[in-house]
Amino acid sequence: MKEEGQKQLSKATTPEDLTGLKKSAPKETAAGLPAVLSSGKHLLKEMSPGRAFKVLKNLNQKDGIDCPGCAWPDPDDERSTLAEYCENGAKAIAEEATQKRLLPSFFSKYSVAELSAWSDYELGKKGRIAQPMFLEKGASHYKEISWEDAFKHIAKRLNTLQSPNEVIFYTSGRTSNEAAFLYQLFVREFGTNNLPDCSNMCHESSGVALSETLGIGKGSVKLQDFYETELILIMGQNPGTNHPRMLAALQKAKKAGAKIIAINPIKEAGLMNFSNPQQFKGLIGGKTRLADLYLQPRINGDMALLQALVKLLLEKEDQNPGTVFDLTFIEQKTEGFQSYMDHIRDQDLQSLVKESGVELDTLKEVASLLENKQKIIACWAMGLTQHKNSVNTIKEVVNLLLLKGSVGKRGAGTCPVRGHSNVQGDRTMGIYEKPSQAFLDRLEENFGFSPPRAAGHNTVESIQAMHEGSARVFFAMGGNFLSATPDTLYTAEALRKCDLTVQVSTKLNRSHLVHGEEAIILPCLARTDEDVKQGERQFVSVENSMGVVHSSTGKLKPVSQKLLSEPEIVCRLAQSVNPDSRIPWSEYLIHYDSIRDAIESCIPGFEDYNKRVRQDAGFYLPNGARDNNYKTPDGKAPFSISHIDPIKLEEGELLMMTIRSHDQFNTTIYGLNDRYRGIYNERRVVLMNPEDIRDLKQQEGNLVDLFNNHDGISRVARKFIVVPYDIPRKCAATYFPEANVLVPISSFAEKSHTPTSKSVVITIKHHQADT
Ligand SMILES: Nc1nc2c(c(=O)[nH]1)N[C@H]1C(S)=C(S)[C@@H](COP(=O)(O)OP(=O)(O)OC[C@H]3O[C@@H](n4cnc5c(=O)[nH]c(N)nc54)[C@H](O)[C@@H]3O)O[C@H]1N2
Ligand SMILES: Nc1nc2c(c(=O)[nH]1)N[C@H]1C(S)=C(S)[C@@H](COP(=O)(O)OP(=O)(O)OC[C@H]3O[C@@H](n4cnc5c(=O)[nH]c(N)nc54)[C@H](O)[C@@H]3O)O[C@H]1N2
Ligand code: SF4
Ligand SMILES: [Mo]
Repeated sequence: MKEEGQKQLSKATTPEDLTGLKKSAPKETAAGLPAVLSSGKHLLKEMSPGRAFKVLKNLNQKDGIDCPGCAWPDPDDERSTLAEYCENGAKAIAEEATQKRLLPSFFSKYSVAELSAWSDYELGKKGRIAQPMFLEKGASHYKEISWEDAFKHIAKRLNTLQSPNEVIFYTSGRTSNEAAFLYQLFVREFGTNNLPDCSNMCHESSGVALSETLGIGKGSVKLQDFYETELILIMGQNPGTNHPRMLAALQKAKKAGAKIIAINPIKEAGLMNFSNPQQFKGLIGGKTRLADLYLQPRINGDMALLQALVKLLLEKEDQNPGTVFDLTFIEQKTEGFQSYMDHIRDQDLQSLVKESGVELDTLKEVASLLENKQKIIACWAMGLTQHKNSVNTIKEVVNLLLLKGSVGKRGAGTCPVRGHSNVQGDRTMGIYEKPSQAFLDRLEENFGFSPPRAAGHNTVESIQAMHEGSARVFFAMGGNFLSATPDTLYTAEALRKCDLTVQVSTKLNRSHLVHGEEAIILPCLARTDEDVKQGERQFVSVENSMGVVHSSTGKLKPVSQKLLSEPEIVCRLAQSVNPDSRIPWSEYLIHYDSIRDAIESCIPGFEDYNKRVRQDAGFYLPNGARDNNYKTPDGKAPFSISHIDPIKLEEGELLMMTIRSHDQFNTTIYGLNDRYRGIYNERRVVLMNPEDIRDLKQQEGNLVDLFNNHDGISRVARKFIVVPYDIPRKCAATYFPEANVLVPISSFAEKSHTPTSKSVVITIKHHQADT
């Protein structure tokens, strides 16, 4: 019986219907005219031409709407008045600013069970949630609830728990600075640091590695550095899809003479060539070659690859001392150089090369390119952060930059390219399960309550706490927790054990359908929506991937009168939960300047916030690594020593990475195509090396089931189509979130706790119904 229940839950969490694969050869150039056509197609399906024009005209302009897509920065100086956005920015807008909406009649027509059978794509396409909804205990359908009753209900549940630590308060990365600051303030006044966020699954490894080496968990470069650099390393990132306007920066860098080295197990079109759709030449097919060298390491071969490179550089340095490494910088700004060199000398080059999966000759070419360069930028994203050894791999990237004196000077530095448009700002605002004591002291001084001092749960720990019953209420400020987190079935069980699950959301997603005993949806205004308080239009602010804080003003008429802004939701909830609170929630409700004043009094770097955020393109936050002023215990950047511990694969096993297609934003599925990779109309595919397909006695087009057996638990993802692809031996790729069922909850990065979504050990068998 339990097995039957498990099967049903499994079907509800990840529907397995196939949509009909079509294929073409993978592309070698990104953007161009197809990108422009695709933007238009997505927008006009969702809204009137007038609305589309209005939103695009304002997108990423200085007094306009910050794109709700990724965190890539806008130019500091002049911006194109025609189009300061990309294809995927337009898709994000189409998704958010759609005029379709979900009224109470929709929810009374379809039961939660019926909706669960729909794909994520189908769910997202139905429109914006238009009013608060409540799913009573045992009910089959959501029904409308008033805001007042919703807040009262949540307050009652929160106030009858034994401990504030029985609640998990999750945040996704779209939430504005203002909403995030108020949210963490409310949560800490309530009494817990259980503030996990999407960053835990994203760039947490970068944050840990960079804090421990350069004293700040953020990248150090500005956009301008791209135009002054000599060499850009791009590791584990697919900017053509996930940060498309980065390609324009790369193009400009190339024109200024920079070299680019791409390091990625698969050949991504956006790293090879770029046709700039903002330029006439790009529209008619003119293209810029991007990567000068393209390395295809094995999945998680990066640390070995980097150490091999350092070893090759060391050989050159030994031949001509002082010509390859920046010895002055090393002497003045770093520590542990000699031990690091000893460690590298001890490594066997042949085994490093073997582990990396890249030919020695290619590595020698890279070393020759690096040898004479003094201004290097290293960019990376999820391909480096979502492995067991991610923190150490990123420290190895830092080692390389330190050797070359490529930190803290123009044209050089670290560039972890952030995902969600305000994920960096949310962390600056205190959305963190391990806040610093200094930050808590400032909350205490300014607001007169004693914030909890013990660390709270991160994302993985939160799931485990709900699963074992020590957390009983789940509250999400945005996001799609069920689908974004690892081990989908385990997480589903965890959410189902809760007394109450609450989601502040814009669109319907699976986290509304796999719920606690009771569930509430609080629909909020989105970035593009106009937000008026007492007759005055409000703006919010965000921080991009390069530490620029700037404003974003919604300009579109909301699709429903019953939507509240995220700051208002927090204030009203806080008032319901604690009517005696001394925090001036009612002031924050009226004008967001008062929230910014509160932020200014608690967080360094926000001096004159209200004034500076209104200036031009906003302002840069202080960044010690950028200024060569490391906030480490002794002011120096340590070299880090890491040992290679390769993931061992048994016969028949493959190492799988879960990646994004071109038509999705995380768990939001814009469409079923992955144009650059030549995969159309299907997401349930597994990309494999043709020789592995043969060795495993499979064939192109076969329907297979994928298994993972970590910690003795058997996980299965059914019905995937075998697609031969140019990927290293023993490596495979599937799309996130369909394959999240296979990512073990107990497998996460050391120190950062980021689930190992890019190194999942799998086996493959012919599909069997209900295996
Ligand atoms: N359109 C769109 N934009 C997005 C998103 C989206 O879903 N859609 N998501 C946003 C978010 S939250 C984030 S975090 C970013 C994500 O941006 P990315 O990190 O670019 O996204 P991923 O598709 O997860 O994969 C990254 C790349 O890592 C490579 N890779 C995987 N494993 C390894 C490895 O072991 N070594 C190396 N060297 N490479 C590896 C993959 O081949 C892939 O090209 O994008 C943001 N922007
Ligand atoms: N296997 C695997 N898993 C992964 C990853 C991977 O590469 N592989 N990547 C991880 C990464 S990098 C990330 S960042 C996480 C993402 O995890 P999340 O941030 O939790 O997921 P999203 O899909 O971005 O959330 C989408 C939902 O957010 C809501 N939303 C959209 N806009 C707004 C808004 O303005 N306000 C509010 N309140 N809600 C809004 C909508 O309801 C939408 O359905 O997933 C992680 N999971
Ligand atoms: S690069 Fe990112 S932030 Fe810029 S327009 Fe595209 S999706 Fe939006
Ligand atoms: Mo992310």
